[in-house]
Amino acid sequence: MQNLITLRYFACRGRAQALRYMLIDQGIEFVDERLPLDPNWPARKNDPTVSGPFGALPVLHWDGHQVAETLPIAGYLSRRLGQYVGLSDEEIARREMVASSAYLDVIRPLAEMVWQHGAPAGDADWHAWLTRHTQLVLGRLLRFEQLLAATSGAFFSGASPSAADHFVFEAVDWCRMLLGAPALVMLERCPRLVALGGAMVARPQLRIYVDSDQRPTTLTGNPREFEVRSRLLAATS
Ligand SMILES: N[C@@H](CCC(=O)N[C@@H](CS)C(=O)NCC(=O)O)C(=O)O
Repeated sequence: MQNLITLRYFACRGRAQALRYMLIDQGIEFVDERLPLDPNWPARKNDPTVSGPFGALPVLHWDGHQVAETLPIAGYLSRRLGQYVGLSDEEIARREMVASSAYLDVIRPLAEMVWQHGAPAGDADWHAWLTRHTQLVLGRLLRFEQLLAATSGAFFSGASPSAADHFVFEAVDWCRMLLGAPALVMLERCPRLVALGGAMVARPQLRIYVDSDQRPTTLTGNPREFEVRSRLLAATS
């Protein structure tokens, strides 16, 4: 019997996109429920059947089970999708640490950069702040490259991707979209990460998805995102 799966998030890529990739990549049918950030949100936030025990998204429903929090959802999906079968505790930890770093050290600070514009407009220290944070975030890509060099196969998990790969794939995309030139310079030093991205979009289900218009066009729910993105790209180029 087909599982009943819903992944609920807002209508942007945000914290949920790597989770969407995990399900799509394996051809899993699911409801990709996208809530608007509108005046109805406070009521939904206070409804644990919608926004889970913490009043925040993403939330996953798998048959009768509900899981909240991005990284635990990724771990749950990894187990449900059989990605950990036959792996040692250490091999699992290695994949989870990569997914965690891509999410917490790259995607999340970049999302905060979009929400907060980095710093108040006109702040004299803004460029220095941006340079420092750009270096910190992009430094992570180099670490991923080094870890990837120590594995055989195109992915952190060998011949086929797991959560680590979907999160790194998404993290690299955020760097390209928000940090422009410095991200491209860093990626010249990361041929394995670039190849991972190529191998990811060559996966049949992901190919169809990224070529379609199903992927959200915005990274965050910030209504001023495109203006902020232009500002970030101009400042970092
Ligand atoms: N620790 C959670 C944080 C979840 C979170 O803060 N989600 C945001 C959306 S990006 C949210 O639901 N914000 C609305 C609110 O808190 O009212 C995770 O990593 O998933």
